[in-house]
Amino acid sequence: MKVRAAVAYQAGQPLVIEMVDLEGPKAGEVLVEIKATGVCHTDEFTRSGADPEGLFPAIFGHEGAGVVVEVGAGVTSLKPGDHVIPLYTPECRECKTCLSQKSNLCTAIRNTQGQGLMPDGTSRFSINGRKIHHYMGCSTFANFTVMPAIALAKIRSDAPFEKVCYIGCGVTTGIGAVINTAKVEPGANVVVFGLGGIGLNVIQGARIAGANMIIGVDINPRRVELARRFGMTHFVNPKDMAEADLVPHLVELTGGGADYSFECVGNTKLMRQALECCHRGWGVSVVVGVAGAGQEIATRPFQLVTGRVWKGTAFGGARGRTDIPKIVDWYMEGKIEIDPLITHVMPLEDINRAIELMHSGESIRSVVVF
Ligand code: NAD
Ligand code: AHE
Ligand code: ZN
Repeated sequence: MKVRAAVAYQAGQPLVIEMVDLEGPKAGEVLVEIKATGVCHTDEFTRSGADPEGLFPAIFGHEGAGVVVEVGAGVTSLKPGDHVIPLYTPECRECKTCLSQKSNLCTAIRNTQGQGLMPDGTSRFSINGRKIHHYMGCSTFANFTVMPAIALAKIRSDAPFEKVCYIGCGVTTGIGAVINTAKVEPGANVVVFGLGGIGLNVIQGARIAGANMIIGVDINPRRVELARRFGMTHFVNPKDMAEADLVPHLVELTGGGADYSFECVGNTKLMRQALECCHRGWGVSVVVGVAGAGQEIATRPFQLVTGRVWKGTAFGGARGRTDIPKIVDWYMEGKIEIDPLITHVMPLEDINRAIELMHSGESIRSVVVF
């Protein structure tokens, strides 16, 4: 079938809206009509060329919501008409990692997904006979996509697509980093670096977890109002001080160091500061941000010897098919807020504007509706 998609032909170039060919679902696969998709910083990270795994041409997008149109042979978990959220971290419930219950990093389709391909090693997207890569196994910047059934979470049918698409990455990553990865406890002091689409959800998660101080760190003061509404108690702008003074300032503010810190920018200098502002003996720092190709993190080993812990999280440690329907329920029951974070809504034709709004710091999340 012909579908409408934003195609990334080359790193650093704007996305191009095209009619592309999409093959139907093979065994174990599902054809999904995408109704809405968020634009996450990771899409832009790959478009820009900073992602060492970036492949072109490709159809990006991994924060979608839609409806099952057709299922391939052997698919029993889903049927046409089901509402779904695509999962860039699938949940096969059979691989060593899924069975371990120690991590959400299901390995069932990781190799082919990293090559921009479906599990059988081929792509369903093409244009004029030229292959187009899938992206993070999702490719939600298209009005239809094909996904493995293990990478789709079935959700309730009364949830609005243009809001719950954000649960496909940003909401779950931020809240999950707090609840699943860090396991923040009531009364903890938390520092969040980066108050964008992910960091504000970390703040929301910290508030739900009952944190005491929630300190936001960002160079964009326009983030303050919304961050406070989501639970931030203190704001620190690194531009107000010398770089070397930021960590001592945060340590002083928290009365000895953060119990938990989160890096939600993708900047390796901030990752170091996030670790080093943690409390001696027990502070845990979680890397959420994705750093560019070839970058490395550094600290004095003494920071770890003296009890600080450096961790990372992908998709907030969430097991998608199990956890995503619950997070959608939380939204529908008013336990979490999403609407104020979706600052811009646009048609697919304007998707390059979403990237501009991200860079200018005007948007938190832009959502494309089909
Ligand atoms: P975003 O662009 O919405 O937000 C980034 C924020 O960082 C902005 O508010 C910006 O002002 C702030 N910032 C930039 N430079 C800064 C600095 N030097 N000091 C302090 N603040 C600074 O991005 P996002 O969608 O929230 O994504 C954040 C990061 O998380 C990205 O690297 C993205 O790739 C990554 N991410 C990771 C996962 C995961 O599973 N680990 C999931 C989603 C996104
Ligand atoms: N390809 C990048 C890594 C990108 C990355 O870390 N992706 C996160 C999700 S970001 C969502 O916005 C992730 O889940 N990674 C786990 C995995 O298996 O890819 C690079 O630097 O190579
Ligand atoms: Zn994302």
